[in-house]
Amino acid sequence: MESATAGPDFQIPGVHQGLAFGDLDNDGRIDAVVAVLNGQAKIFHNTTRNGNHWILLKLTGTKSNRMAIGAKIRLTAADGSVQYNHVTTSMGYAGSSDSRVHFGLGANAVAKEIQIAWPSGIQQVLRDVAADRVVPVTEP
Ligand SMILES: [Ca+2]
Repeated sequence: MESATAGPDFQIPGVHQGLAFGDLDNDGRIDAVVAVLNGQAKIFHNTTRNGNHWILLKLTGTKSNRMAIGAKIRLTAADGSVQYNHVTTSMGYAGSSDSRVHFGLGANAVAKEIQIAWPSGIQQVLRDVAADRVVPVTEP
Protein backbone atom coordinates (compact mmCIF):
# COMPACT_ATOMS: atom_id res chain seq x y z
CA MET A 1 0.00 0.00 0.00
CA GLU A 2 1.40 3.32 -0.99
CA SER A 3 0.84 5.96 1.69
CA ALA A 4 0.13 8.73 -0.88
CA THR A 5 -3.00 6.90 -2.05
CA ALA A 6 -3.94 5.18 1.22
CA GLY A 7 -6.20 7.92 2.52
CA PRO A 8 -5.87 11.11 4.56
CA ASP A 9 -5.08 9.35 7.86
CA PHE A 10 -1.78 8.19 6.39
CA GLN A 11 -0.77 11.81 5.70
CA ILE A 12 -0.98 12.91 9.36
CA PRO A 13 2.26 12.67 11.35
CA GLY A 14 1.81 11.14 14.79
CA VAL A 15 3.57 9.30 17.57
CA HIS A 16 2.53 5.66 17.45
CA GLN A 17 3.66 2.60 19.30
CA GLY A 18 2.59 -0.91 18.52
CA LEU A 19 0.88 -2.26 15.44
CA ALA A 20 -1.49 -5.16 14.91
CA PHE A 21 -2.98 -6.61 11.75
CA GLY A 22 -6.16 -8.59 11.36
CA ASP A 23 -9.35 -8.81 9.39
CA LEU A 24 -11.60 -7.00 11.87
CA ASP A 25 -14.80 -7.36 9.83
CA ASN A 26 -14.12 -10.71 8.12
CA ASP A 27 -14.32 -9.28 4.61
CA GLY A 28 -10.98 -10.68 3.45
CA ARG A 29 -9.17 -7.36 3.61
CA ILE A 30 -6.54 -7.01 6.31
CA ASP A 31 -7.12 -4.07 8.64
CA ALA A 32 -4.64 -2.49 11.03
CA VAL A 33 -4.71 -1.04 14.53
CA VAL A 34 -2.00 1.22 15.92
CA ALA A 35 -1.55 2.43 19.45
CA VAL A 36 -1.15 6.19 19.82
CA LEU A 37 0.94 7.64 22.61
CA ASN A 38 -1.34 9.67 24.92
CA GLY A 39 -4.34 9.03 22.70
CA GLN A 40 -6.90 6.53 21.52
CA ALA A 41 -5.85 3.67 19.30
CA LYS A 42 -6.36 4.22 15.57
CA ILE A 43 -8.13 1.67 13.42
CA PHE A 44 -7.24 1.62 9.74
CA HIS A 45 -10.18 -0.11 8.08
CA ASN A 46 -9.16 -1.49 4.69
CA THR A 47 -11.77 -0.52 2.10
CA THR A 48 -9.71 -1.41 -0.98
CA ARG A 49 -11.94 -2.59 -3.82
CA ASN A 50 -10.84 -5.30 -6.21
CA GLY A 51 -12.14 -8.65 -7.44
CA ASN A 52 -9.45 -10.76 -5.80
CA HIS A 53 -10.35 -13.87 -3.86
CA TRP A 54 -9.05 -14.72 -0.41
CA ILE A 55 -9.31 -17.28 2.34
CA LEU A 56 -8.83 -16.90 6.08
CA LEU A 57 -7.99 -20.02 8.08
CA LYS A 58 -8.91 -20.20 11.76
CA LEU A 59 -7.03 -23.13 13.23
CA THR A 60 -7.92 -24.72 16.57
CA GLY A 61 -5.49 -27.16 18.10
CA THR A 62 -6.55 -30.20 20.11
CA LYS A 63 -3.25 -32.00 20.73
CA SER A 64 -1.29 -28.87 19.79
CA ASN A 65 -1.81 -25.58 21.61
CA ARG A 66 -5.41 -24.36 21.22
CA MET A 67 -4.46 -21.29 19.13
CA ALA A 68 -2.35 -23.52 16.85
CA ILE A 69 0.62 -21.17 17.19
CA GLY A 70 3.44 -22.58 15.08
CA ALA A 71 1.25 -24.52 12.64
CA LYS A 72 2.72 -24.34 9.13
CA ILE A 73 0.45 -24.05 6.11
CA ARG A 74 1.13 -24.74 2.42
CA LEU A 75 -1.69 -23.61 0.13
CA THR A 76 -1.96 -24.55 -3.55
CA ALA A 77 -4.42 -22.42 -5.50
CA ALA A 78 -6.53 -23.64 -8.42
CA ASP A 79 -3.94 -22.30 -10.89
CA GLY A 80 -1.16 -24.32 -9.23
CA SER A 81 0.52 -21.38 -7.49
CA VAL A 82 1.83 -22.19 -4.01
CA GLN A 83 1.98 -20.00 -0.90
CA TYR A 84 3.31 -20.65 2.59
CA ASN A 85 2.38 -19.10 5.91
CA HIS A 86 2.19 -20.05 9.57
CA VAL A 87 0.10 -19.27 12.64
CA THR A 88 1.54 -16.53 14.79
CA THR A 89 0.40 -13.43 16.62
CA SER A 90 3.90 -12.00 16.90
CA MET A 91 4.33 -8.49 15.48
CA GLY A 92 7.17 -7.15 17.57
CA TYR A 93 7.02 -4.69 20.44
CA ALA A 94 3.58 -3.72 21.82
CA GLY A 95 1.59 -5.53 19.18
CA SER A 96 -0.14 -8.86 18.74
CA SER A 97 -2.03 -9.70 15.58
CA ASP A 98 -4.90 -11.92 14.48
CA SER A 99 -3.90 -15.58 14.83
CA ARG A 100 -5.97 -16.48 11.79
CA VAL A 101 -3.98 -17.00 8.61
CA HIS A 102 -4.88 -14.98 5.53
CA PHE A 103 -4.09 -15.95 1.95
CA GLY A 104 -4.74 -13.72 -1.03
CA LEU A 105 -5.81 -15.88 -3.97
CA GLY A 106 -6.09 -13.39 -6.83
CA ALA A 107 -8.34 -14.83 -9.54
CA ASN A 108 -8.57 -18.25 -7.84
CA ALA A 109 -11.99 -18.92 -6.29
CA VAL A 110 -10.81 -22.24 -4.85
CA ALA A 111 -7.81 -23.46 -2.89
CA LYS A 112 -6.99 -26.76 -4.58
CA GLU A 113 -5.07 -28.06 -1.58
CA ILE A 114 -4.25 -26.83 1.91
CA GLN A 115 -1.59 -28.77 3.82
CA ILE A 116 -1.32 -28.10 7.54
CA ALA A 117 1.62 -29.25 9.66
CA TRP A 118 0.36 -28.96 13.23
CA PRO A 119 2.86 -28.35 16.05
CA SER A 120 2.01 -31.83 17.41
CA GLY A 121 3.40 -33.36 14.22
CA ILE A 122 -0.02 -34.24 12.81
CA GLN A 123 -0.36 -33.58 9.07
CA GLN A 124 -3.73 -32.57 7.65
CA VAL A 125 -4.78 -32.00 4.04
CA LEU A 126 -7.90 -30.16 2.87
CA ARG A 127 -8.91 -30.26 -0.80
CA ASP A 128 -11.02 -27.99 -3.01
CA VAL A 129 -11.77 -25.38 -0.36
CA ALA A 130 -14.02 -22.55 -1.56
CA ALA A 131 -12.55 -19.07 -1.11
CA ASP A 132 -13.91 -15.75 0.17
CA ARG A 133 -14.71 -16.97 3.66
CA VAL A 134 -13.32 -17.76 7.07
CA VAL A 135 -12.60 -21.49 7.24
CA PRO A 136 -12.47 -23.05 10.71
CA VAL A 137 -10.11 -26.03 10.91
CA THR A 138 -9.81 -28.23 13.99
CA GLU A 139 -6.76 -30.41 14.48
CA PRO A 140 -7.76 -34.01 13.71
CA1 LIG B 1 -11.31 -6.32 6.86
